[in-house]
Amino acid sequence: MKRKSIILTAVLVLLQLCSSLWALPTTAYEAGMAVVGWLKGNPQPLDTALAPEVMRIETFTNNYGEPVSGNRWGIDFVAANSSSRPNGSVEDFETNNFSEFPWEHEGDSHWTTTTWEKHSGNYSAQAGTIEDYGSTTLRVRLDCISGNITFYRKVSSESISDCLTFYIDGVEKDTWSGDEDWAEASFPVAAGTRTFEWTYSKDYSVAEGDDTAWIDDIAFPVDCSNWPPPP
Ligand SMILES: [Ca+2]
Ligand SMILES: [Ca+2]
Repeated sequence: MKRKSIILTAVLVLLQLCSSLWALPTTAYEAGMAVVGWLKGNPQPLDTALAPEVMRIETFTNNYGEPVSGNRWGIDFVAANSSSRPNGSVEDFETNNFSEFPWEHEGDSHWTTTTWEKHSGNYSAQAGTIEDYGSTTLRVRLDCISGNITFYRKVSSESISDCLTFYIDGVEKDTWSGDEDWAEASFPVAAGTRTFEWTYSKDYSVAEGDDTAWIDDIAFPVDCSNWPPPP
């Protein structure tokens, strides 16, 4: 959203100016106090970085909790240890659910979030439990810019027969089976509305390993400046 971008820019610049006088705020509360106080005194463009402990601005309300439009008071920050989205394009499953992107489930069971295996943080997404001949699909449809989709996957399954397969717009891009530890996968994406699909499927018999697959840290080629997309 444009308003967010403008305010974020102002805040970033502000904090750089302030940094020569006092340390960068390291909590959401400190950052909010610093920025609000400064903006009331002397609003102007600034240029700096937030302390790593402060991740981003979250909401825009005035001192009465009303939505802000046109003024810059009451800016809130999100602390870096928040479970909120670190940026508009990454799904890390740290919400411990599928609410951050418009995920859909299909097949014989739903994918789940799990702490059992993860590439980073505390959670990843794990294929649902399925029987022989079964399949479970996790799918998301997003408006993309030209770029790459990058994610991490791990598989523990019957080699060749029980597989994790990744599709873009229904076209298979790669498939993994057997014992595959966490590794990055990356595929080019053309601009436009794209459907990304991860399917774990089993053949007629035999299960090996943990009989499942995991994905984590998916970077989608979406335009973060327009996030979240209009309803
Ligand atoms: Ca994660
Ligand atoms: Ca099998």
